[in-house]
Amino acid sequence: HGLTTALPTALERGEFFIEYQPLVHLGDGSVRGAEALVRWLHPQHGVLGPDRFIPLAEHTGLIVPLGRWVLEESIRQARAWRERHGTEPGAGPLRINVNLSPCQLGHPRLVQDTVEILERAGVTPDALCLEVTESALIGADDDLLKPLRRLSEMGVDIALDDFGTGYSNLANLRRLPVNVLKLDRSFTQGMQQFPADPVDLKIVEGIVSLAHSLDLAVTVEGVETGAQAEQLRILGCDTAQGWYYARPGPPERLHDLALVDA
Ligand code: G
Ligand code: G
Ligand code: MN
Ligand code: NA
Repeated sequence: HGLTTALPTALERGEFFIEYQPLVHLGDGSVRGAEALVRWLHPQHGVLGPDRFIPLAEHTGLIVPLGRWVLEESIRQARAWRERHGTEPGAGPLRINVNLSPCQLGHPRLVQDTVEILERAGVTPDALCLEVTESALIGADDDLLKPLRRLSEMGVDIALDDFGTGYSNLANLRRLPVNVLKLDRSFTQGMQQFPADPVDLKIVEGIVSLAHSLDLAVTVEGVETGAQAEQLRILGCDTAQGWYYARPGPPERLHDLALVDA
């Protein structure tokens, strides 16, 4: 339909833009980073979320240049934040989280492109966290994991997104080059009541304990209330993201948030 024909030229026409959602340290409430979430300002349909066009972009191959653009644009934003706030933990957003599609993961230039983008922007690899979904890594062979491992060795963080929704067994985590677990929203939803369901508490407690024993940091998504944030903090989660802190928005909003919290 219409989106299919308009998508290939949307990138050249500059119709994509990025919203950022802060990642907040549960211990001290400071803004530590932000996830980059791409949107398409379609000339007829208005703002379209990624669910409307990412699958199409993956199917047509546009996801590779689009993903490169998202990476370049958000790394530039990370540099701007670092220039503004410095690089002390807690001083402001230091790191940008960028979602990676399975097609990008398998692309032969992933490592080279990423290194070049970081170098062009003049930021160190620790400014970047790449988010890969659990399902993209299920059954991944060594060839697919090698580029991620190289990036990880360079200092790029690798996060396992939507953790807990797939079928990966926990032991499988050991062989994946990831250092951050992003607990799926469904776990956060289980923390809505205070106190939360004891079984939900046990499950999250177990995941956090396993993650920490494997040296993985735990980020929780979909935090909408203070009660959720508090319970997840007590359970030992490290970082949180959700409407309770901020909805995805323009990059300027992160300046204000970081300054309020600093
Ligand atoms: O904010 P929300 O509706 O914006 O995002 C929905 C999903 O779209 C996210 O969970 C994320 O997985 C995906 N997404 C957002 N931005 C990007 C992107 O730049 N690249 C890829 N591959 N996926 C993205
Ligand atoms: O990559 P991922 O699918 O995890 O992207 C995050 C998605 O979750 C985006 O679509 C974003 O808009 C959405 N989101 C972010 N915070 C919240 C929240 O607190 N509650 C809900 N329901 N969705 C959220
Ligand atoms: Mn994500
Ligand atoms: Na997610």
